[in-house]
Amino acid sequence: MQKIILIGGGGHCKVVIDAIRESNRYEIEGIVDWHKDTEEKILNIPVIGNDDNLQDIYNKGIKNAFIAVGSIGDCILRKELYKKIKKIGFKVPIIVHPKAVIAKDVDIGEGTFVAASATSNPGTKIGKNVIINTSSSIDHDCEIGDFVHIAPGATLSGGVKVGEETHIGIGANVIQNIKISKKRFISAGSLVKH
Ligand code: JB3
Repeated sequence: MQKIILIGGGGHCKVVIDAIRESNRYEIEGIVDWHKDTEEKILNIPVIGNDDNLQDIYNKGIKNAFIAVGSIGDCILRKELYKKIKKIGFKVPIIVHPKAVIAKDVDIGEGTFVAASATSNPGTKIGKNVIINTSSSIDHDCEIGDFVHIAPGATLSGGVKVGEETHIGIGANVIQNIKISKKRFISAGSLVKH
């Protein structure tokens, strides 16, 4: 199994660790976090340094990295971290929990995370470094831009388009064919009809 490191060791990281373990594709070497010390472990995975150590980690032979910060409401941190690890040369895989239900033709971009019980129907395109969080539902022919976060339990009906860096809050509902522009914040529980 190839080794991978995770960037950010908070709440979202635990969900990512579980998905990686369940999918059995990577061995998690450690977590890189700005604010945790190297004594700490998250779900038994050690913190191995901070972002200043990324180049050394890469040089030592770990070529895969995954962004494990969710950063609710602010997709910019994930975008910055993505640029940083790509510049070093890390490969950023797609991680899909084996209990997500994703139609075969759904196109998923690099570095995207799909959590348990998320669903996506045919014809949908999902950009890079997106989070499709637990039990969210994306119907047919949607287009999800890069760095978007679809929070747990949000539902997008058919043909919805979501612009880059937009956050769709927990349990929000978006009716069919709505277009949401980039960098928007859709509050938890909203019903988006326009
Ligand atoms: O809603 C759900 C299901 N999950 C939430 C998720 C989407 O967002 C969850 O409840 C959390 O509130 C939130 O999780 P996240 O983004 O993991 O946040 P938090 O638990 O605050 O942890 C963020 C971690 O990232 C902290 O340990 C920070 O120190 C670390 N961090 C922040 N900025 C960073 C950086 N680590 C690195 N390496 N580099 C950074 O720039």
